[in-house]
Amino acid sequence: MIDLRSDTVTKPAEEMRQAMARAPVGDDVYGEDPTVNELEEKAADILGKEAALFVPSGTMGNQVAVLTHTQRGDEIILDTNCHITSYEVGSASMLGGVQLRTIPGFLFGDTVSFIQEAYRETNIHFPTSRLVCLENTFNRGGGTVMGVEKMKEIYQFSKKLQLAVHLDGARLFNAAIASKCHVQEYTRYSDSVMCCLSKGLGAPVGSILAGSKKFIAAARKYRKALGGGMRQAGILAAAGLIALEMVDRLEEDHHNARLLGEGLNQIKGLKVHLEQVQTNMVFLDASELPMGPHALVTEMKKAGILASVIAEKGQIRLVTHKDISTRDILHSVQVIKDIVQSGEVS
Ligand code: TLP
Repeated sequence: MIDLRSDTVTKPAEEMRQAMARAPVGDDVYGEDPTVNELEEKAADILGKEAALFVPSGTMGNQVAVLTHTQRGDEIILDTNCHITSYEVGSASMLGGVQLRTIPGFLFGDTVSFIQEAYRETNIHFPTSRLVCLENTFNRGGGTVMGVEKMKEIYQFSKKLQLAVHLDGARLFNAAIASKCHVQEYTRYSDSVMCCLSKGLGAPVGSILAGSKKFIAAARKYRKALGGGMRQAGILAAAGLIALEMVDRLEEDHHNARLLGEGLNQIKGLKVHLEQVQTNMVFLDASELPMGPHALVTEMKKAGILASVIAEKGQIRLVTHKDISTRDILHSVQVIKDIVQSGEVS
């Protein structure tokens, strides 16, 4: 199978499995797992933050951040299409009791003006505007990158309004590689950042939440409250340590995504907005195709290629990652072309 559904499907390489097997461990809830401690220190260092926390998933990292930054009844300003709004089961309201001020086009548009409009003055009737959440790369935005200058403007403006800024950087290393800058260029413009180790970096499990020492100390309690105190988690952290060495390999995924996007865009009936293929995602518009996106994905599966349908957009998402070669990409383009063309004939 050529699995292009997500970069979450990557399997740990042999070297990673060996490191996991050998990892020194202890009880992390007591702060005694040496491998987790090493990972947290190393991640904080790379991300340019005072401290970091190892969490089981990106979703938990984002939700621990929301819980730590806010109080019940507070309001968060964020994009209608961001992961926290779209794919985290409503947990910001379920667990944190916060109100989401979702803004269509928030991340693509003039974000500073949107914040200005959404911000609530002090008034007995209003919720307290507390937090801005950004996402870089922006998943439902096609894996697009927000530039450093824009993040800087957003951060500086948010600080004037005393709003905290959390960055969902599940794929922040992809953003940094695509913009040819160090990841700290981005993280300096957020109060907290979540990065996933389990996507293009290839770890089987795990994400990092980073911020100030005070923030991470509070976050550690929320992680425990959510059941994320993982005891001998060094076995997982060992994979994370290797994942952090894998950042440069993301370039290859970006190259493959470009190749895939360009190949698919040449197939009659399919459309790829190539300007949005900036990292490891390709969003394929199959809405004009007579067979439609669902049937195309079903036929692709029969031919050994997996992809996801973003139903409400009539799009198909294909994500490149370490277990996909350039050969797989060329093969996939040919197979999809054959399916589309045979669909035209029948
Ligand atoms: N995204 C997954 C799905 O949940 C949609 C994917 O296949 O892309 N932030 C962003 C921007 C993400 O894309 C994801 C995962 C997360 C957070 C959550 O990470 P996990 O899956 O570790 O909870």
